[in-house]
Amino acid sequence: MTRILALTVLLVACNSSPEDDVIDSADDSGAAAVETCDNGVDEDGDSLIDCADDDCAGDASCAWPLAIATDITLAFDANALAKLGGASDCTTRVTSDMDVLYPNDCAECDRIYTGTLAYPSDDCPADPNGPRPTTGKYGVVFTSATTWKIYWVNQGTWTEMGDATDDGSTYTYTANEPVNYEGTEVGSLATTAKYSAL
Ligand SMILES: [Ca+2]
Ligand SMILES: [Ca+2]
Repeated sequence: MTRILALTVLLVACNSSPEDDVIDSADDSGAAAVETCDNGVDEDGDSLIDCADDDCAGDASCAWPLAIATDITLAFDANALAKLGGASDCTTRVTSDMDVLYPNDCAECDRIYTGTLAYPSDDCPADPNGPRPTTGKYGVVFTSATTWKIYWVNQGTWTEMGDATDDGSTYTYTANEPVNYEGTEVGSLATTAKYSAL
C-alpha cells in the first residue's frame, strides 16, 4: 500500500505543469491579478498596460485622453508691467503637448499630465524671478462630459485653478485676476487656457 501511495504522489507531481503552478499560486493568494485601468502598471503580466489591455475595454477611465494639447495665453496690462520693469501691455503664449504622468501625486485629480513648454510668441519682459519654465504639469478632474476642473502646482502644492468648459472640441478656462507685487495690487492678468485631447 505504501508503494502505491508513493507512486500516486509521483504521478501527480509529474502531471503538474507550469500553468498549473501559476493557477495554483493565484488560487493560493485568493485571486488572480486584475488589470487596473488608470495607473500605468501592468498588473496581470500580459505586457499590455491599462487601456492597451483588452481587459480594460469599456472601462470608464479609458474614455479619458492619455495625452492633451494645451494652449495658454497670458495677457498682462501695462499698469502691472510698469511696476515689474516693463512699459506696455504684453502677451505670452505658451503651448505644450502633454502625456499622462504616473504616479498621480494630485490627490484630487483623476489624471495629471506633463510636457515640455514652448513659447510661440512672447513680448513680455523677462521674469525678475528667473527664466520661463520649460516643463508644465496640470491635473484634471473629469467633472462631466462638458467640464474639466483644472489643477496646477502653485508653490509646490496642487491648487485648483478653475473649470474649463467644452466649447465643442476644446475645453477653455478664462480668468482676469489682479497681479500683486510686494503686497500691493499693481494691475491685472487675463488668462485664456485651452485644453484638448490628442
Ligand atoms: Ca494597470
Ligand atoms: Ca496588463
